[in-house]
Amino acid sequence: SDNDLLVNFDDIYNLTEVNNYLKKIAEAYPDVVTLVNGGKSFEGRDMNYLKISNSKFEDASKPIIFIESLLHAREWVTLPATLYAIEKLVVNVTDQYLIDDFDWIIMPVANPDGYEFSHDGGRFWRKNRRNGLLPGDVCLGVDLNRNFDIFYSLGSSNNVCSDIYHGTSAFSEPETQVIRDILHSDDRIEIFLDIHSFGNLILYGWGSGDLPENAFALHVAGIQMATAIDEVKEDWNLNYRVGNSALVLYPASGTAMDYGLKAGVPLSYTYELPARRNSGSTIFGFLVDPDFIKPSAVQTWEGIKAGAIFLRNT
Ligand code: ING
Ligand code: ZN
Repeated sequence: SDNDLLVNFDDIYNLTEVNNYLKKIAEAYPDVVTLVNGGKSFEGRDMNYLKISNSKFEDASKPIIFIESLLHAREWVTLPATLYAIEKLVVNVTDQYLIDDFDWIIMPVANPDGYEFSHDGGRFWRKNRRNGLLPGDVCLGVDLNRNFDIFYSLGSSNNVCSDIYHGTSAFSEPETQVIRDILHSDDRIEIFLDIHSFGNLILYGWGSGDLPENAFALHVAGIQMATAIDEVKEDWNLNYRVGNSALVLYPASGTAMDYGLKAGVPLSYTYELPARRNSGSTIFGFLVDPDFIKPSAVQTWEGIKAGAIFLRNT
């Protein structure tokens, strides 16, 4: 039952709690879980992620599903969603095929410096914490979701003070380099989910508005994921919408999602999880109502599972 879970979903873990949890689960389940330190963030924090497999990543027939959250520091509700996925694959397995038929890479905190800052006075911070870009650091930070090597001259900024500042060059940031290297590490990665909040959306490329060759598959799998989530949503949740990110939301250059597709991952998406109740469209949508932590994690898991089932059936 859910009583077996190692994570408590009453509040949202800070960075130290996440890292302690990743270490603990890797030690408790050494046959299936490997804790990997993929490198250091700008400020020198570990970029930790888990590899989860019951065949040591050695079964070439298994697709890999790669999920990552908190690329944007203030989007706290995305963290319990990835921790819940880990729990359901390792601690409280109710769908054995998910671990028999797939390997998993899960990185709960893709922007550790920003996340730490968000817990320490900068609650609504989005970017990483690169400094030294302007005299006196009047503005700092790079939007990690504009720093990947896929540029259209749309939907990012060359102004350091902007929340969508793309950085001095593609992959200028150590955090995006770590994600890039994972995406290129294995051609078995078939699904990549970059989890954000908020907006109840499942988005796919390209960020320019052009449609990729496999747009039909992206759309069908996206609809299946959205439908699975909507089936377990709370009454007050909005339905998910699915579509090309530029058409549904706005154009964007340099996103993780687009780079996933460019790196050869066919089913590459941005999830936008729901906001708390009555948040409207303000920054307060990033605040997390405690009694929504567990439901949002459970809902997101249904979407992830539907993606896996789509892969298995095609
Ligand atoms: N939203 C995403 C952002 O980076 C996005 C939305 C992703 C748009 C990918 C286009 C492509 O702006 C949030 N909440 O960060
Ligand atoms: Zn975001």
